[in-house]
Amino acid sequence: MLSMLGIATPNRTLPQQFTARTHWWANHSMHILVSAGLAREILFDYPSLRHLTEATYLTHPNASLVGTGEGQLFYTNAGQPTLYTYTRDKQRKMTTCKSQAPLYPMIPHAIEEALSESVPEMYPERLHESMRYSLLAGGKRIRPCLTIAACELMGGTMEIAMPTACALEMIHTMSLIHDDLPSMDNDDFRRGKPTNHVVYGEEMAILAGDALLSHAFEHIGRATPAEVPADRTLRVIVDVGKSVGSEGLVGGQVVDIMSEGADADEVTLETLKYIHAHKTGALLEVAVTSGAILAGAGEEDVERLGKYAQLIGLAFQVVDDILDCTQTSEQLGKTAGKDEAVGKATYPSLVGLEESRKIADDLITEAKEILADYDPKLAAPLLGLADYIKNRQN
Ligand code: GRG
Repeated sequence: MLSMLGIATPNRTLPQQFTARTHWWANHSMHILVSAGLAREILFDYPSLRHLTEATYLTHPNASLVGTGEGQLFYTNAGQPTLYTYTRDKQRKMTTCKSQAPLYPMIPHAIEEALSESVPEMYPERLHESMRYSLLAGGKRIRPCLTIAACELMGGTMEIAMPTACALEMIHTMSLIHDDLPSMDNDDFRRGKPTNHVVYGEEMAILAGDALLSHAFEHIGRATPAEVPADRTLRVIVDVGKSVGSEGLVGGQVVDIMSEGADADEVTLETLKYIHAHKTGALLEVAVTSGAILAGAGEEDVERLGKYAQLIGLAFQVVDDILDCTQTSEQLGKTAGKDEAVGKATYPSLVGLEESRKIADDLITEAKEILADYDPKLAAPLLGLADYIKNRQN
């Protein structure tokens, strides 16, 4: 089939279908996340794809490139999920998915599978159901992707990064569950679904969050493959702990809550930066540095990648502020316009929408420049994720 497409392929048997194994792969300026090895040859030799430089490509986990003579690829074009179908005669059909279409179908299958396995259905059933309800609700999985990408950049594998990648998604999910509680943001809509406490009640939502938080650390310690030296795993556990506690996520949330009641002119850009760097940036940073540490990266690389992560972390939250006042609740999968409704200081409220966009662009450009020291093919997933953070629509 590949030769029919005019594509040179190595002499080997083609599998019937993509496997769940995820490979990161890049070709020149294209940033590609594929769920099987074969797409590599197809994309590599498909000249018509070369103009698509800024997108992050993700293949559908169930896409089949053999048997039917057709290939299908999903990718996000400026955050817009799009499906391309490549036919025998090389014609390209394009279907743009509805803008509110979740990114869920394009998430690497391996991460979803590992997340599901990490929190099994067991006694007490209601608690585990509540944990799984939010964990498997289809978030964008940016943190696990960052961990795997950084680990692979530093010579490690997806397998050694996966337990930490899942743990960070557990922590992120628990922070969303608690953030949505009536005593915090009091939200009833998250990831396009009713929030955890709306479905399971407040007590269960608090406890499901608590259980996810403690399970995250257990999971890193228990599931990280034995080939990773124990001192690396221990360092990751320490770093993740710090990023979540009073010097990280919780610290940022507390300053955020305190700022809500303050007069508008009391909340400076410095305070806002603190909130963003801790509430959002800390977890994104530890996602990247943990991946590098697990792979055995040296201090210089860990520091450099940490700087990249701080920049994309701040950009992530600036974009979040922009999206909150420019998108609908349907598009976001959570309540839109919340910041203004509660009088929260945000980048758009402090510096305006246009300046906020410029700040986000500059941060992403700077972050990508930091990766210039690395082989562009190996750094492509992190470069692609930086673009994705800037261009995302939810
Ligand atoms: C962590 C112990 C502990 C307690 C939680 C409630 C709280 C303390 C912190 C709130 C943290 C919070 C809600 C930060 C916002 C982070 C953020 C930008 C979330 C949205 O992330 P996305 O867009 O979401 O990656 P998806 O749903 O795609 O995963």
